[in-house]
Amino acid sequence: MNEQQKRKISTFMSLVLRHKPQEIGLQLDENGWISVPEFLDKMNSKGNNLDFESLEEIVDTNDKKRFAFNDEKTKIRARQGHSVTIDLALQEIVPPEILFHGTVEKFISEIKSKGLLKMSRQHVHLSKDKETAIKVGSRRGNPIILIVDCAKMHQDGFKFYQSENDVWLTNTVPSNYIQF
Ligand code: HQG
Repeated sequence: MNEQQKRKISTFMSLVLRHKPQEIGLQLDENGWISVPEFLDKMNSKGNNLDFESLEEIVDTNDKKRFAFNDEKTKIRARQGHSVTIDLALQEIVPPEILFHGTVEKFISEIKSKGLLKMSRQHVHLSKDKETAIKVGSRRGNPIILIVDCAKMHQDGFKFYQSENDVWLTNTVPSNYIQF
């Protein structure tokens, strides 16, 4: 499988494991898992031509480690980024002093008035370094980087979580904690 094929399948996997499992008739369990044989079956019924070895390669080499197997490799899920309601069973954790959020100019006035909202996902996504936030923002255009005062938020009782692939998650960031 070449890089382009891998990227195409991994993008489709993000779609079905995070947002639209029904697209290929999948039903994720309450923690977002789906059995690997069923997943392969349904992916292949949509012409993806995927066997277990190729799936393993995609999971292992994914640039953001977006997917995870369970220990026995009988189940697979996306590590974060879902819009479907599932419980990732994330543990609350003390955040670093600051985290970054990459966005674009057209959202700034809304963010100034309402703060950072989850929009269609289950959490607001924050990055631990500026470089990552620049990449996130660049998906939508010229990136604008916001700095979030997590120390203060944590002190004020806001909860933070860290996904296994190092994305920081929280429920909302009121604008008074954001440096524009
Ligand atoms: C913006 C990718 C208006 C927010 C990335 C963002 C990330 C508001 C967009 C992950 C707003 C939501 C998530 C408000 C927030 N008014 N706009 N009040 N609050 N926004 O895609 O953080 O490659 O849901 O700034 O790398 O861009 O998919 O979130 O621009 O880690 O693994 O609304 O997705 O990872 O967009 O990206 P998203 P995001 P993957």
